[in-house]
Amino acid sequence: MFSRLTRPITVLALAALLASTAAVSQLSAGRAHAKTLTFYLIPGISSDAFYITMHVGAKAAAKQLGVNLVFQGDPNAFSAPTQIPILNAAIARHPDAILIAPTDKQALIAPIQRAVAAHIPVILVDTTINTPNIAVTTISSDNVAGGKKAAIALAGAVGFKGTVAALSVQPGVSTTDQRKQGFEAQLKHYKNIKYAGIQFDNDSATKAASLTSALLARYPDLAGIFALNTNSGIGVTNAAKTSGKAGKIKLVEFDAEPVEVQALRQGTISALVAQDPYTIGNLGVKVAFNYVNGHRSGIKKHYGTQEAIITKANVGTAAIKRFLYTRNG
Ligand code: T6T
Repeated sequence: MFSRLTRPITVLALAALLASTAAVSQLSAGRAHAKTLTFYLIPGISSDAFYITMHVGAKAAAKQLGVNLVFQGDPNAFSAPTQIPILNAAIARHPDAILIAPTDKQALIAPIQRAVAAHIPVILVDTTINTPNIAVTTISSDNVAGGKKAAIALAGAVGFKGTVAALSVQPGVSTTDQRKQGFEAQLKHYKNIKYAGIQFDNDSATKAASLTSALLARYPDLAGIFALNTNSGIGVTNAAKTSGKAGKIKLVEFDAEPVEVQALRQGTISALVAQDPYTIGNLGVKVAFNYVNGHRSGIKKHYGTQEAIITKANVGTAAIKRFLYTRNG
């Protein structure tokens, strides 16, 4: 059943992950007297359960390897202007590696290039930039495939007819741009579904809620909404509840933040497209460790992690447990 719910991890990715883990344990055994390495993990926004869970995974690997891990991000905004000074401050401390989720695929190129020029290896986790080759590797879900899965789930939830809309963070974020691409391409297959387009909330649940209320006023027969990340989803869910349309309007949301999971259990959300941020963070630290220790030949330019479609029917199953995010960092 698990394989029907998730994209099977590729053989190559799994082999690379295992090889990386094996090399890691050999290395950690031989590093008893080496200096303690310091890695920075810079999330898109530090208060988001997705990045908190990524931090938990990264911390577990750091503990195993004796790495000092610093988690530093802005708690209030998912934005390049708030993230760049945090990256600059990290570069100034010259850590052994930086793991970063760039908040904008263009604006973060030059700041990341500065880290690379300072000989600090950079690993891109979750989001990427337009020049990913300057990084050691990128680790992420397949966000185009995730957007496609969301369209399939939403089309089914609305009975393959009616008007649907989408809410996202802002243009220029690699992950959500790819989700939009996958969603909109798949939606074209349903001739009786009309697309009212996508709106942007700057990762503010409050703005997402007011945009949703306006959408519901404009399209009283709106059948469904796709929310492309957690904060968009929380806002959409709140607006559906306050308008009295919870359960009637079909919601499909990315991520599996506790509030989203609760709304799924209550029937307000039809399906979640959950990611595996724990593995993204865990693998990121292990790859960085191998790289810093000169074990570079087996490192791939990209590692794909899984997504899972979560519904009321499978949310309680063992296979889904690892896709549920935590707020306890
Ligand atoms: O959806 C995740 C992440 O993948 C995306 O890049 C930004 O938003 C989240 O952090 C969830 O809020």
